[in-house]
Amino acid sequence: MPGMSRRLRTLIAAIGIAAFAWLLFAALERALSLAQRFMSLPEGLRWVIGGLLALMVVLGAAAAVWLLRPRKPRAPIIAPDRASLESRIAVLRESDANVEELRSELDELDRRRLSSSIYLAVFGEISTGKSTLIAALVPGSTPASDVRGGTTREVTHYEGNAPTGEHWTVADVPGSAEAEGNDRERVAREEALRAHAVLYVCAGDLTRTQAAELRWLGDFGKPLLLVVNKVDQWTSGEREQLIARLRERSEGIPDAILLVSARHADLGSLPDALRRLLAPGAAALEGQRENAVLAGLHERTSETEALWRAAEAERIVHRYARRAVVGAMAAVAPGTDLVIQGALAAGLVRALAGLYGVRVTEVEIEDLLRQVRLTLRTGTTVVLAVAGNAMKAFPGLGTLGGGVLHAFAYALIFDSLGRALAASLAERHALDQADAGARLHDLLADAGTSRLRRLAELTGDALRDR
Ligand SMILES: Nc1nc2c(ncn2[C@@H]2O[C@H](COP(=O)(O)OP(=O)(O)OP(=O)(O)O)[C@@H](O)[C@H]2O)c(=O)[nH]1
Ligand SMILES: [Mg+2]
Repeated sequence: MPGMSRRLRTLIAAIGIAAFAWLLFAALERALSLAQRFMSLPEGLRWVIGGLLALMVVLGAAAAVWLLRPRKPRAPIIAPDRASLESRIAVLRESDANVEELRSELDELDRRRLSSSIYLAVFGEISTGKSTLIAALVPGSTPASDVRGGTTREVTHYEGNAPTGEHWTVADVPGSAEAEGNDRERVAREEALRAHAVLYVCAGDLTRTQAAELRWLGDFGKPLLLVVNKVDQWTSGEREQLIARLRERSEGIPDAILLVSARHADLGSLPDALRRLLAPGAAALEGQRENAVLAGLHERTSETEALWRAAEAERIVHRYARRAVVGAMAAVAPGTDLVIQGALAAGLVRALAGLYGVRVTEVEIEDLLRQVRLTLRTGTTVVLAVAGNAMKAFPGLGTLGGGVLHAFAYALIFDSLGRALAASLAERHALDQADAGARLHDLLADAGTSRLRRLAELTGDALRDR
């Protein structure tokens, strides 16, 4: 019965409170008697015991601070699962987008898992001595090194035995931060993601871009050693200063910081650090390697999707602008063009929203088009002036007869509306009237020469094929 249980609970609570009060009282009494005995001790002993107590408090506080200290800033990016990635890639392939690279990345992921080798990537800015380091690290390998930056142009793998005794494959990659080396840098980054662990090589203090690169690797949760090469250039005092500085700058991201002189095959404690880093073995490190590759693939797939959508948006806008040109010429009575074009404009909005996966209601479309008409009413003179200038600039249009000015104006309007909307949808993932309106305003006012030439061609083609 609920009444009984409430009474029972009250009783238990009362007993609990009484017990607690009794305990408190007993503790207080004990403390007082201890204090009394303490005070009755000889003064020397009092000091000794007092000192010991203070020391215990200090040690306890230090332990608490140590336990509660901020840990490594490592909350690795969690990749979407493989199945969802595969289905996105399949959709892209059906749409004729180029997905070869994405597919082969997945194949490489599997190939490496099955090879059960440990993969290590040696990564860092140009000329930091990555290739020289590999020559010292993998007996029998002869990677080319040179004072000229950008010596390593592609990824090369060297096989051997890791300090753990396991088989390993060490990747020499192009250096990052090379002028004009964006593609090579991308290749290097992809290889770094494919590795179980990464050596990040620098040759002195970290620059801002190097620190950012290190953080990027850390975000993927890569087991990571920061290897400072060319230490033969510094005195031991300078080395200590450098280490202290790097400890601070690298924000706890690397698992260890090591000084080496690759050219003199002086690897210091790098082999030991590698042994510790790779101790879990290929199979145990595979999970986070896969996570990093999938996270990288997710980004690349999103880029391909964005590119494909932008191209598709362009095709849609072109198609509707062409129809608007034809619609303008088909107007049989004053105002009928607005009806025809209104339906076309609604179709354009629907097609673009569908492409970007944004759900829109008929009311939202109507609202948007009402606002577009308002923008056009105040901008008509601008649009007509632009169209008039285009007619002069592309005299071929004049030969197409009357009404061309009107038709060209519609081409410009639809092209601007489509572009404004596509850009807004891509960025906001929603139908944002104010944003789309502002973009439309800008596009109507500023139609560059190449855009005008393209629209003049479109108008001419549409009218000739009519
Ligand atoms: N002083 C000194 N120079 C070194 C050391 N290691 C490499 N170097 C020199 O640094 C230069 C660049 O070495 P690489 O091994 O080609 O450097 P990398 O990082 O592979 O360069 P890229 O492939 O161009 O990105 C060469 O002239 C090396 O001789 C070292 O320990 N000490
Ligand atoms: Mg190199």
